[in-house]
Amino acid sequence: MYSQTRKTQIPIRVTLISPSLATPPKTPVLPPAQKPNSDDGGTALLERQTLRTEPPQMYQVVLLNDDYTPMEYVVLVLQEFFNKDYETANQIMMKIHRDGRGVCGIYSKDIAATKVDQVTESALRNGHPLQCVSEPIG
Ligand code: TYC
Repeated sequence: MYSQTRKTQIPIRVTLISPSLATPPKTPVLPPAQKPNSDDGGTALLERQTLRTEPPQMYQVVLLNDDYTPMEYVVLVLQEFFNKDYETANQIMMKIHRDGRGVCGIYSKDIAATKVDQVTESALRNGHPLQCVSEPIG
């Protein structure tokens, strides 16, 4: 899923591709220098290399409980900013109310930060002390 395959055509002279290069190495390496071949037309297809990249760090956006924010408002926030249906929003809100906190969604760093900003701005605008934070996971 997080891999790319790169095929490169480079005009160099080689005799043959080493069988040891037939299996892509975990760490990308350049093939060793090869001897020129008299009948390869001056070009050679280098072995495919699979480049593996780490998946991006993800962040969970968490709502915190407080004693003043109305339950109905938290349910609206979960529907509007976290795309939850009413039933799910209500369940998450009740979990936060019971446990003190609850995960609303998992996002890339930028999206998570935007969610926190949107919720915080909305809470302030509506006069509620609702707190929203993001935390790296994994
Ligand atoms: N505890 C709040 C109340 O009783 C409701 C609430 C739920 C507040 C979730 C914040 O993130 C929250 N009105």
